[in-house]
Amino acid sequence: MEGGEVARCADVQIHMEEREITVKVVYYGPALSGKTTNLQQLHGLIDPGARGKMVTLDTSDDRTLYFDFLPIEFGTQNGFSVKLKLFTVPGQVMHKSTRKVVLAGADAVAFIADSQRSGAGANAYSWRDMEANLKSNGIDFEAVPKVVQFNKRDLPNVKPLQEIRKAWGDVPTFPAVAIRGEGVIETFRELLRLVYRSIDERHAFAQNFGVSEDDFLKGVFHSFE
Ligand SMILES: Nc1nc2c(ncn2[C@@H]2O[C@H](COP(=O)(O)OP(=O)(O)OP(=O)(O)O)[C@@H](O)[C@H]2O)c(=O)[nH]1
Ligand SMILES: [Mg+2]
Repeated sequence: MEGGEVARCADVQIHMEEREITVKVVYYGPALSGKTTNLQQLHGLIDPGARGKMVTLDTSDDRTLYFDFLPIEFGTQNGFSVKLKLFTVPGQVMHKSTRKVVLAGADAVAFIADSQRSGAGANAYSWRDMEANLKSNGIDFEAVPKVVQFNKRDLPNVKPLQEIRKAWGDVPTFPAVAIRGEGVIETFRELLRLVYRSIDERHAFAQNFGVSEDDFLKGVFHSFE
């Protein structure tokens, strides 16, 4: 590929000349499942040198109105620049068209589910809504890297993890109490790992650019190793 050309594959942008990659990650899920809380916790937990300012567009009662946005940026060992753009969608059913817009160009999705048994219907509705919105944005639903977080494990009447894992099969699932920061990093780290592998498969990231999986993850997580 010529210098300056932009490779777009499942929308991950690799700028060859600038040695830069931009990845869009969307936190999706039903209303009140904890998407905004996940981003707030990430903002507090990750390396302050890597993260930018978090932007939140919500109503007076803290419900996301349009989206939250958290930019993360770091350099790899050999000078490759990685830009991660994290978004949340508004979960309330009425914001359907906004969710579709926010999901456009997503390279990976973290689906935040409510673990309470009473949340099962809303989780299922939101998962189907995500599938439809990915497809209508021209994104391959099967191939896009995705993880599922079962949040609010601190509440009574939650679905047992064994039951969850059986139901979700191959999709990586993580228990969380996002309000306390538990499971937030684990969810994000696995999603980034899947993103790296999907880029590496298509662009031989390690071979062509000298960016290893460790190198890619270290920019965000080195303080947790
Ligand atoms: N008990 C408990 N409450 C939580 C947890 N995570 C988030 N919450 C609370 O659940 C409520 C909704 O959290 P948000 O992060 O705003 O949910 P959201 O998914 O962004 O909601 P929308 O923006 O409406 O889609 C808030 O009051 C949070 O404090 C958790 O792990 N346990
Ligand atoms: Mg929100």
